[in-house]
Amino acid sequence: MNIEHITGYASKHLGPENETFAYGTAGFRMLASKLDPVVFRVGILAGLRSKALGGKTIGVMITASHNPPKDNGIKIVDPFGEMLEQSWEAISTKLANSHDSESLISTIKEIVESQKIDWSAPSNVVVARDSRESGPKLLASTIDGLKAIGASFKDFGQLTTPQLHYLTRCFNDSSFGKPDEEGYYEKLILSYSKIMELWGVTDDISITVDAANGIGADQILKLQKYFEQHVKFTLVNGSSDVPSALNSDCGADFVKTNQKLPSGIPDFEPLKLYSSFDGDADRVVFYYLNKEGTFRLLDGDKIATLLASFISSLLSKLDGKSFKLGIVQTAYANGSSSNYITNVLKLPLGVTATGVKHLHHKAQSYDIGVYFEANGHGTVLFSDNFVEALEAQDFTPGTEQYKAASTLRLLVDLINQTVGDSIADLLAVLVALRLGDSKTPEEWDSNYTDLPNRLLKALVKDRNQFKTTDAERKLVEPVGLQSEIDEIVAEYPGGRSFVRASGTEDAVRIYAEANTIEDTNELASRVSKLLEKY
Ligand code: G16
Repeated sequence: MNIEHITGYASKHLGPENETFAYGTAGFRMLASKLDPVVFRVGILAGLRSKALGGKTIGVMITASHNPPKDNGIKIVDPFGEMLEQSWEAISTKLANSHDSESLISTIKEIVESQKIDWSAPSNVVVARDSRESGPKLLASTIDGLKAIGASFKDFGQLTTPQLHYLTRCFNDSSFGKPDEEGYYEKLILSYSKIMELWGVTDDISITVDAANGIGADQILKLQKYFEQHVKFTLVNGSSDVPSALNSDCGADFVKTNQKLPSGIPDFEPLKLYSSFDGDADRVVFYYLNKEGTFRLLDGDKIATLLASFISSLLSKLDGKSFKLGIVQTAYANGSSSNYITNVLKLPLGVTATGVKHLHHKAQSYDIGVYFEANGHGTVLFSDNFVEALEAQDFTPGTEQYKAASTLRLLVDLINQTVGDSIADLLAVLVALRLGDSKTPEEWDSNYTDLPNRLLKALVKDRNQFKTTDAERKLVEPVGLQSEIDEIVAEYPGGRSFVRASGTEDAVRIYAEANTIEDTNELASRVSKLLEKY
């Protein structure tokens, strides 16, 4: 280890005395102006993680996704395109808080020792960033971290978060796809087009995409160039070059939280399907205006049930072969969706804490695991066993069984197996609508009716005092607050409410649902009021 080399770089990125950073729901996320020392240390950490895994390629994404333009963030992607292994989150936190050169070197030594890292092992890292103004400077500091420990790296410029996950996987698993941006588009287009050909669909599908003025806008335009037929995208809120417009009155988080149309879409047409991405294109929600002109949201819960129903109908055609299909949600899932999954679809349902890493892990326990957060973040995981069984199928071409098995195999390639992906999920939804039982937004929406729900945010002195249990459905601390919430909830028929600290924003989130809109609003505001004393 060349200590002088590391401290030389570290002297440009000293940490603040009185600040504590934590690897949260999706890495480190905060005001961009505070991030420089953190991203430098994450660069070092990514290099160490790669060395610890014998030189496997690790991904680093600079993004703050749905957060406002003044924020930024950074997260590490493991070799298979999954979120960083949980035990390394604590290691990252420790390194990020090693503010001076001396503590930085001693923490690096500690990591090398505890993880039995061979310092001479190779280290490979791929980096990308979203379209935020602070991105280039933070990227340069991340690269300083990589250079400090002599890691090899490749900078992919501006990408969506799921594209970086895809690339990370490709570098470690060549069967996953070509390790460049083109390979990502080709894989999507090939699988989508083959599915449509298999079913004899020749007409084009049109869809409007609100890209939250983020990087998803540029990537949709690139995708459209490859997609000469089949899908016609109309792009709105596509100004990724106007940093202040990012996620502002538009995008998946805005639409889901406010349950209303984003700005920037002229002439809404009733009964037509619209979609919104978030700032780094790893979430998507859909919506339409019904005949009465009322806004109807088709969120992550609706996406999960649509995709699960479609997959279930395909599975039912594979005579005799039985596979376990399950759905994973979080506490934010609408109670009606959970009832529908259990009582109508009759599928196993898992509930985890917020954060893709938790849902992803749980979804891996099924042959096919559909996971979606209500906010639109999710994907469908197909197990190796399931894929092998499909590939071994010997159904006669032209039969229903053959069509079902082939479609399932193509869905494995279409749906991003590493993480939630707005673009891939959008295409999967279009496939399910075109080929499944629910053909129109209205039919899709009519599968179940959401309970009225509200999502609020409260600013508190220290959100770290809010500790939860039971997949974040109950507060353990501050002591006594949960009983106060329970007492209020008991007054509302069908009522449910919980409070948890956000892992991506300096705020506490309040979720409430009940049988009527009036009750829901009252419940949400009474629970929020309880937080005023904190
Ligand atoms: C991230 C996570 C999601 C999570 C969201 C909000 O999404 O990847 O799993 O639902 O933050 O988390 P929290 O409520 O803890 O702030 P994104 O799209 O912002 O990366």
